[in-house]
Amino acid sequence: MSNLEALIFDVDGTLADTERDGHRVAFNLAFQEAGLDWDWSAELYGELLAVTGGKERIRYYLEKYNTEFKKPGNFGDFVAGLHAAKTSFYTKLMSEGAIPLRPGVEKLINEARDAGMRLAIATTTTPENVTALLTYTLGADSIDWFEVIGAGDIVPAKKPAPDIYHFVMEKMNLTPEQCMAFEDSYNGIRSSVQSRLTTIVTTNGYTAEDDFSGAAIVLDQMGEPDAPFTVQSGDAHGHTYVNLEMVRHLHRAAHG
Ligand code: XBP
Ligand code: MG
Repeated sequence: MSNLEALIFDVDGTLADTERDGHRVAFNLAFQEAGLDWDWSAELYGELLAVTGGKERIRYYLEKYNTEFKKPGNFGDFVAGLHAAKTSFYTKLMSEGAIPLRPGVEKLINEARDAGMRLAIATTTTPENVTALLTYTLGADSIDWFEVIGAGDIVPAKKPAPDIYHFVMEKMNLTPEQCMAFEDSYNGIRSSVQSRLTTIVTTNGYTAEDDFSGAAIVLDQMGEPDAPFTVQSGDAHGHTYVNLEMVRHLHRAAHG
């Protein structure tokens, strides 16, 4: 049996509900600024989430939903430029406090820190976005609470590939048996499960119907003492919100 040493968090959808009112809005602002008439509705964006990574998502949109668009010769630069503008709109939105952390996230992080648990992040989003979200929710110091922040293009293959989790565990010199992952989406759990990580899933509006095969438990949120989670599948062992005791319980159940 391995001891639980670290918690590894996904960001978008897990720490905060950033997609619909954060990333999507920032993409649309970048399109507008560039003089493009593209407008990603909340519904269309749900379909575009099939592909992780903002640059990859723009390409996917043009391949599947806007095939009429005449791509400029320097297409790679064009996409990168649009995406850089999107990142700057996104970080500005965060600085205005547009998106709070999801219920129970801050409580669990604080409890884990007090217990000396090691913390890390494994996300496909751009590093600046992680810094902005943490800074404007938990405070600038919180960036240092995470021993490794694995983000964006640091690995060539984004989720659902397992690469980002491998990267984080290698940097921390930990095995999957020593960690617990937190995810919210199909692409996320494919990535963590392929990395052999036990995974707690908290769903959101975009991911509630996703296939979460391989999850240790699927919840609608982490929950708080006065606002319990709803279990969508799995055994919460009598807990009503995610705390370290519950995380350890699920870890033991998975690893014996
Ligand atoms: C979610 C993603 C990201 C964001 C957009 O990442 O797929 O691509 O939607 O961010 P995760 P960028 O759930 O792994 O945190 O535009 O910076 O890629
Ligand atoms: Mg996610």
